[in-house]
Amino acid sequence: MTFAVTSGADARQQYYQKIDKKNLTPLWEVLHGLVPPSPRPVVTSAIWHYAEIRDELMEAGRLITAKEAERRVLILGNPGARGQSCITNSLYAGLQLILPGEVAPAHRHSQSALRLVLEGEGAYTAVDGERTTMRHGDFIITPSNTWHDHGNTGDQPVVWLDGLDIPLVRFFDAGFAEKSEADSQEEARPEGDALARYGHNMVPIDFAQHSSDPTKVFVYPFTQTREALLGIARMPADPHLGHALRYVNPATGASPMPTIGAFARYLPQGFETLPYRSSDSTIFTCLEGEGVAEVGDSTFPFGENDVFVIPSWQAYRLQAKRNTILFHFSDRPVQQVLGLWREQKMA
Ligand code: 1HN
Repeated sequence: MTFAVTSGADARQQYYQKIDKKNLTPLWEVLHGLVPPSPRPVVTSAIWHYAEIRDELMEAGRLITAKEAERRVLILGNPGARGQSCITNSLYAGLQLILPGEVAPAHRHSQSALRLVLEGEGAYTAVDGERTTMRHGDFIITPSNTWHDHGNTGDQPVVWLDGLDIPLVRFFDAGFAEKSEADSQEEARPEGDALARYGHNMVPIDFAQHSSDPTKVFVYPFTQTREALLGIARMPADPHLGHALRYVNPATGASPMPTIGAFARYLPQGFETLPYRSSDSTIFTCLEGEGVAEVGDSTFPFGENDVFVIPSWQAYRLQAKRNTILFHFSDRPVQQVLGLWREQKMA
């Protein structure tokens, strides 16, 4: 036998209202939105031109001290997700300014952070008792729950890009944070100790690391990144990526931090990538050179220190107008351990 279906929109609407009081909703009204055939990111592609925002950042320097702000940062808010303090669904980005003589006091939190130094010299970041001097293009990490503070002992404003996994940690409701009593950490080891011990293709003789631990190396100096990129550029480039390298925990080959992957690329002058897309929404920064990013209907000319974001599964092409070095970061390592990550190299 067959069962009769009472058709008619009214009957259904009445039914939906009735069951709503019991916190019930019909899957069939939302199914296709829940499981789309391919990603439908709410975040959009966007670019922040450093020359257009530098003045705003310096103005913040006249309005509030680093100590009062705790961190003097302008958040790069994705225009598709206004007010949500995120640049992609899973990641946060901001530009941080520290002026000569200032200190950004020590704290720690579950959220992992990366820094990419954009302007100025003379500032340092201290991570679990070791300082590192920040120089243009240096990639510095403060893994989950490591104590960190910043200071500027030089005579210039120093600016860097912060990237954190704040939305990801919020998604899991897994965030904890605490402040240190002292603004600046006691020095436990001299500057350069971690790089000497772990950053020269060697590790201490009795060192053993669990695969999930973050790297002991917490600074990836730009001089080394640049040398590596130019070194591989003597061989042909990948047509979709250019000359591309991934930052690793040198002891394991895994991403420096489990939640954020970081990458560097060299595109020689005139190089144009073929269209490419991947399921990790990606934040790019231009460290040297200039070029154009084409994504969907948008064309973003970019130069030094500009930051742009490409949402998940949107095809893009990059053109280098001069010899260009790009840094980028995303949640790729998370997607990879979960078996979710995809890429497509297009013709
Ligand atoms: C943080 O700890 C830093 O240590 C920067 O420099 C930005 C944004 C939200 C939460 C913590 C830093 C941050 C942050």
